[in-house]
Amino acid sequence: DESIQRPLITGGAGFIGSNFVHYLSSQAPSVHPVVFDALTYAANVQNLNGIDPASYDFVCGDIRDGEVLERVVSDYQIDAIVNFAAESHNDNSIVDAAPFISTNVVGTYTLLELARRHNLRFHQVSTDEVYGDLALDDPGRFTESSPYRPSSPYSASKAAADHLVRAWFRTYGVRVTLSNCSNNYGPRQHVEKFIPRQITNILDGRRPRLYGDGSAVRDWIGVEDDCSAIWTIVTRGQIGQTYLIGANGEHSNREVLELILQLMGRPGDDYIQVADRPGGDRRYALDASKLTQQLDWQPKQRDFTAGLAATIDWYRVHRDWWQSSKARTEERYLSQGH
Ligand code: NAD
Ligand code: TDX
Repeated sequence: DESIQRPLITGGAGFIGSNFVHYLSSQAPSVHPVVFDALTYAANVQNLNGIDPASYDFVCGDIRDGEVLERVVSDYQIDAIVNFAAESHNDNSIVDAAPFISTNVVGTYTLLELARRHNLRFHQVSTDEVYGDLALDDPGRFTESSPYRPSSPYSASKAAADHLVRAWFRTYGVRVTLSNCSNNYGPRQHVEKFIPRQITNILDGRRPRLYGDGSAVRDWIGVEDDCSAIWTIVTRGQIGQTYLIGANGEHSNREVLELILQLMGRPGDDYIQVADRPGGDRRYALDASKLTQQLDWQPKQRDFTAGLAATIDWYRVHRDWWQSSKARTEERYLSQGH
């Protein structure tokens, strides 16, 4: 086991990163995370509310800024980096790939150099999308040895970053691990993403928007389970190794939408079909048996309907959290035909 006391949590004011900081504060209270986030449109300063302010630090900064990072590492005596920071939305990457290349590739490179200079443990938070997609009728699932075949500018930028991480391990001996996770859902996810977009559409009296015929399949995992898996890998994973994180949660988009409508008391067909995503991936499915067998990790949230119901409640109660980004997000979608 690696003893980590002061991890730098980049992207810790975003969806998964902030859930990870909440997770640490309850499950590993002796750890003092330093959240480092540029506070882009995707972040929300309220995301860390409810955590004892004495138990963590927050620095507003950009992972492409090596000088600021140097200062943070010495000021806070950082001993590890867990890199959540990224541009994360496929649709945005199709409109303008530039920030994706810059943050996801150059930003990861900048952090790897920092880790190399200071001999820091480094964990890269990546995605199953680097493996491309599967046909709807393909019985197979992604494994750690599946070939890299990213489809979108977003997933290509994440794939590039993964390659850099492995090169810094092999060439310089940086103590890295990687995790590639399936689609997360839960509290604090930006309203641009599929599930929160539909929930908040319904709460706003708008009809949900389904891309194409809704047959695309995603492999869903509750965000807390992703966080427990990441912490397991950071503390007990083997250096140089990649672990897939998933919870056997395959559902078609149409199924998910119908379930949301039903849970919110709406007719199951009360949605609009809109333009599909250009080049959109058909199906993601992954085999997490390396993680479950070698590191003895298991997901806790196995009931997808219950998880969705809890997520709906969260958005119902936290209208203040999402209201201001909702209008902006929908305006942007309108201009994309989505
Ligand atoms: P998010 O968009 O909600 O959060 C990203 C955070 O990174 C934001 O707080 C943003 O301000 C910050 N950030 C962006 N650019 C930055 C920069 N240049 N410097 C510093 N901070 C910057 O994303 P998320 O859904 O929480 O995803 C987190 C990570 O997990 C990403 O690396 C993503 O690729 C990966 N991932 C996400 C999912 C998913 O389903 N959401 C699945 C697998 C992997
Ligand atoms: O309004 C919508 N209607 C719709 O049908 C939106 C926003 C999406 N969709 C479809 C497109 C996808 O098939 O839903 C599916 C999920 O879309 P997203 O929420 O945009 O997620 P996805 O593209 O699968 O990527 C997510 O999982 C992998 C995260 O955003 C990535 O950061 C992560 O790497």
